[in-house]
Amino acid sequence: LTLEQRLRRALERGEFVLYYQPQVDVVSGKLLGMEALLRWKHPEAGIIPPLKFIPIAEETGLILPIGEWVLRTAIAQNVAWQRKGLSHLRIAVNLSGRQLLQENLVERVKTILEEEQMEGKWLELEITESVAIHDLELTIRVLSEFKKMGVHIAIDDFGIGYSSLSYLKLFPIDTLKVDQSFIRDSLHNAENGTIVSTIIGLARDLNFLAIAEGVETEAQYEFLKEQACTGIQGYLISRPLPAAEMTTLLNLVH
Ligand code: G
Ligand code: G
Ligand code: MN
Ligand code: NA
Repeated sequence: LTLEQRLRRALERGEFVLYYQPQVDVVSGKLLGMEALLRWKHPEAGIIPPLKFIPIAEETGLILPIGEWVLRTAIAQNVAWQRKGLSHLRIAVNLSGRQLLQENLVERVKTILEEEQMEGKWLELEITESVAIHDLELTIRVLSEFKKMGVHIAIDDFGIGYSSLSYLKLFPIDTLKVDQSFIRDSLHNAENGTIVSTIIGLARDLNFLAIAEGVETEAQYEFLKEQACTGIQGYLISRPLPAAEMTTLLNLVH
């Protein structure tokens, strides 16, 4: 079987799972939200990370049904946590370029929110810079529709794409996610430290939240706190967790 055929079969057989990674407020230490991250739970190979199959899913268009499954599953899970009184958090879902170009994306998301009975304000959609600027007019139109629904927009992996900064004022953005490559040695590499503080300052001046990704050490946390970053996400707080483990964590902190 080709990888495409195997992906199709995986979707039919329910082999995809979502992991959830918490995001924490830098000042209060409280949960701010979480990001849903896709994995393929292969019966023989075990957990396969998205970088191994998302490129093929994008090329073949399978990312559309897979992406729809991701949205529905993440939203349904978040509603389940909210109904149990465990959390009222925003859940972030990654969107691929192919999804953004999809004719009826806004309608699909609206339908899923209605069917699962979640308000738009509890959803954040993450898109990368390169995806966002591919077709400026389309992106502005789609993101504005999401904005009307109360859905939040995050720019993912910020800083590594093609950063003409002018697009930042064209889109209704809520959050900049500082790419983990800058966080990794922000303390040992002066340039990276400067880039991190500049991105955080830019977010503040434009009234966006700043979330630092890939935070692994207390020293990085302290640095980000000094820079008045809004939130952090990374192994220091928690690895991405299967739903059951996230439920346990929510029970512990709520
Ligand atoms: O979880 P991990 O660090 O392995 O994710 C690697 C990459 O895969 C990240 O860039 C992330 O944005 C992407 N990714 C994870 N889940 C999804 C998803 O549901 N849809 C899309 N399009 N990308 C995802
Ligand atoms: O969507 P995005 O490209 O931001 O995906 C985030 C990816 O980073 C996920 O695959 C997640 O598993 C991974 N990740 C999350 N926290 C950390 C961390 O602290 N260190 C490293 N190396 N990777 C992380
Ligand atoms: Mn992401
Ligand atoms: Na990222």
